[in-house]
Amino acid sequence: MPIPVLLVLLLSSSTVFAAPPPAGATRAADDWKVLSLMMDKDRNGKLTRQEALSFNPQPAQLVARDFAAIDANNDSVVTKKEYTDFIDKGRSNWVAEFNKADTDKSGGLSRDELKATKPGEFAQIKRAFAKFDSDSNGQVSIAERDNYFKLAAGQRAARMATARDSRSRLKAPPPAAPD
Ligand SMILES: [Ca+2]
Ligand SMILES: [Ca+2]
Ligand SMILES: [Ca+2]
Repeated sequence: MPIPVLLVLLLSSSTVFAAPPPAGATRAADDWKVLSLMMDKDRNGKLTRQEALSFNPQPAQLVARDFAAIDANNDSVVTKKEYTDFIDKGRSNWVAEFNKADTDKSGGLSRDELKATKPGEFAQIKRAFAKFDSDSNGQVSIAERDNYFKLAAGQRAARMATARDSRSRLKAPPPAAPD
């Protein structure tokens, strides 16, 4: 089929059959509902910068990405129990892998112990070993790993805030020239 015909068909079918996109105001109102449900910790109907910064979007991304795996009974909805079970299972699988890799049972993974694991396993620790090993004892413990991710999430939020600030500074009108 020549491209112009296809294009006309696509254009006309989308105009005729597709529902009109939600008006900006409706979308914004829907977004706000979700934002306030997720971030408004003190439930006062307003968001502070601190609330926005401390919000972790990862769980939402995880549910979107691994929905089928989390929905254990396959009824197309995810319940609190399914979610917490999924997280608990993931965590205990990871801890089991960690303990298996910790061959000298020191409570931490050394570079040598990591080298003996499969390439995809503990990939982030392998890539940034020194950053994870915060007490520099040559091993990464579970607590060090947890702490690293907690810090990384905080830094990410702070970086985003800084980027936003510099963007809005750029957009600000230049100071009026003195007359
Ligand atoms: Ca379910
Ligand atoms: Ca060890
Ligand atoms: Ca260490």
